[in-house]
Amino acid sequence: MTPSTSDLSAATKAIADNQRLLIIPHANVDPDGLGSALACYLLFQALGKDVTVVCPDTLPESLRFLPGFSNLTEDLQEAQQFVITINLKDGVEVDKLRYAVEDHKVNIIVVPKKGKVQPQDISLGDGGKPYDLIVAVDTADLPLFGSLYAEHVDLFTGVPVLNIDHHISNTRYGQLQLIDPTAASATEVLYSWFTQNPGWRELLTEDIATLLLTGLITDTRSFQNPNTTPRSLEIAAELLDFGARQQEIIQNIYKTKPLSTLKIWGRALNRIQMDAKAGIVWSLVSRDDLAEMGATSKETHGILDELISTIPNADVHVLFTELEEGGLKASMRSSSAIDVSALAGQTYGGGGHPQAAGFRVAAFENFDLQVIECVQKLKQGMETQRAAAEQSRSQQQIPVPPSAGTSSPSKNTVASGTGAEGDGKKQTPKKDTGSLGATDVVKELTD
Ligand SMILES: [Mn+2]
Repeated sequence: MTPSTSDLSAATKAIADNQRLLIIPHANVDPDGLGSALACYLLFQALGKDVTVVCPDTLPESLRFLPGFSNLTEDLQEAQQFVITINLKDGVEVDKLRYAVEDHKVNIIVVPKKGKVQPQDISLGDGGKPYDLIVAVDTADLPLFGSLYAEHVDLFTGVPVLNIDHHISNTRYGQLQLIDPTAASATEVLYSWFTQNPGWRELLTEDIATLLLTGLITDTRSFQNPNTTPRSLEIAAELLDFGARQQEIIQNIYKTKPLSTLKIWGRALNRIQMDAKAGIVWSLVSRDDLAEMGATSKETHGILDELISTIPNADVHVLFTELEEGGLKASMRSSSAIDVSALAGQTYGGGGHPQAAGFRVAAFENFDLQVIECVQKLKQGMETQRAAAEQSRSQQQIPVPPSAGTSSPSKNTVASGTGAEGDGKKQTPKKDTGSLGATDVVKELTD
């Protein structure tokens, strides 16, 4: 599953062979995505490349402390350049160039100083693609680039893509891939790659080390998540040797929260509700709460993690946020006993990953009542999933007599669950557990 030596050398060669590089993390970027993008930016620039780094949709002001932040742009400047060429071979000299727009037409007026421009001297062609290579970081699928992808689909088909990621759900888009689902963060994948190349190793500055450590710290929630491996800890130690400024990261990520955020977290934690029998924990933040605390719905990021660490013994954790623009957003996390992606899809047409998903409800009269209705539906869906799982297990275990009854095997291990932050290893390995940086998956999905 980890990138092979040939994957690594193909990626290195792609950087060596291409000059104009475009680096992009996912929309609604998190510290791992942005840390990865900026680390690439600084290293490739040190290698003498022309590097553009774009942060799709919104620049997260809270990450302004990251080295290289001021080099970020929010959108591509020019997706396409169309070039009109005038051949000056026959001694023609151009004095002036003007253009006039009329009737949905652009007239380009060429005034020669010497000689005469003939129609046959003019050739048309698109100026080629503005980039030689796209380096995509921390992004499991192309649509997660948000409007950057939606508005420039042709760019992604015309320019080769190097896809660097650690999500097990990565769709393996792009011509080149460095995907390591055992890595705790995308920056961990980058670290292994960067340090493999002796010439690059020397270019790892304190700034680059700080960026790489930022992704590792945040995607493991300070090494608390089960995706933290001995390798992650080793890399963290090596990054400190490279001069990574750990205190600066901790100070900016964990100790700098606006008062409005703390207040809204407090409100949500106060409102925690639980149905222990059904195995579901939820909380809600209304539009009135947001207005009262002077907070935005974006600041509810992170509350879900708090819910999970507050009450870990549930199969499903949900945070309902009433949105400023109307409607509600539900963000869900689950233990491996429940597939919340399927649950979101079946109940409200949402989606995501098996252990991290979300849905929206566009319109309702009363937020509180709507939340009750949602919880009700989710509980029914959970029951259906459990019954189906139970049935397929008993069929697998007792293959011969269909009338032998259900011997409800291993009910406890599954139904009690361990919470998404728990030790997933006790349970049957399922598609999407364990190595995920669950925090960043939720961020990708639910905004
Ligand atoms: Mn990540």
